[in-house]
Amino acid sequence: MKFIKIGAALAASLAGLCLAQTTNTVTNWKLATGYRAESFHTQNIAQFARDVADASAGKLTIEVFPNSTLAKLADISQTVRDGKAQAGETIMTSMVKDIPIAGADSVPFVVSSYSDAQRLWKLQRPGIEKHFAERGMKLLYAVPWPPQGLHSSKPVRSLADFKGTQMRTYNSTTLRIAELLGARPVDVPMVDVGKALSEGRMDNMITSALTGVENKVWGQIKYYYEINAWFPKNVVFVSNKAFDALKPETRAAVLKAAGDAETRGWSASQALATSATEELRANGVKIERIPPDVDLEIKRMGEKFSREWVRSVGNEANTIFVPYYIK
Ligand code: PCA
Repeated sequence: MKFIKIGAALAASLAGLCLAQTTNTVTNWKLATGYRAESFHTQNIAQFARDVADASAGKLTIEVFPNSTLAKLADISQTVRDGKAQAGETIMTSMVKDIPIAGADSVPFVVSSYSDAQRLWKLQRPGIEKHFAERGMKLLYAVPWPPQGLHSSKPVRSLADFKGTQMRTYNSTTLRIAELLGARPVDVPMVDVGKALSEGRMDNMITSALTGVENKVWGQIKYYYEINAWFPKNVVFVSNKAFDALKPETRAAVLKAAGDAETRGWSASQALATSATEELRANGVKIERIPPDVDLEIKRMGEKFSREWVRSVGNEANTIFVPYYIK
């Protein structure tokens, strides 16, 4: 009897020990994003989370909260800084007020291919990492959206066609372009584009063909122009507090999975750039060339934007653009 009692006590304390060890060693991160679960960015994050879980043998799990369920797109970095989520994803330009060089990838007509976009990212990354570190965050990886084109309900024959139209915006670049065109800016989150179109709240927008496809814009959008205006990136990051709390081998697993996610994401983006334009076409959207004089005017507007941007950001803008143009 006595033996059984001791045995039971031992078993109970052993079980307690195991439990304590499991709870101590398994870490759970919440990762907030403002984009849909089906979006290629979010799918890539889901794969990243699976890779981390596998490589850490389940010691670190990452739960993804898509569609602004944990925080709105523009609030995600603050949410991570406040510790309400350990990790997050947002579009880099959502941080330009706080980190001006986060806008470098949304300056129009600087980058016109994925290899240019890679080059720009290499130059932009060290500064972004430094600013993130100053705010207690660690950059994990960045992946671009496919190139930004012009979607319109009416054919574009001159820039005057934009006057008074309702132009959807999603960042400071699209807002400034709408202003320069004399259009009325309408701020619509990516996930609400389909709704805003069907409610007659927007006539045109600059965004990727993919965003057009994901929102099934063809009911209202009849024309798409591949102007390759810029390649904006989404960034995935974690709080330093959460990252530093991991064991060194788990940290290494996170960084390895992040590197893989970056490579995988860039390839997926590039493949989607082509297939999404084809899907717009298959759904009746006319893929047209912008008239040459309009193209020239748009490029001039881009130059104006660049000058304004470099002036407002100051020397840090030069540390990116000077080597970018010198090659
Ligand atoms: N889609 C996102 C950002 C850039 C893009 O291609 C959007 O339209 O909000």
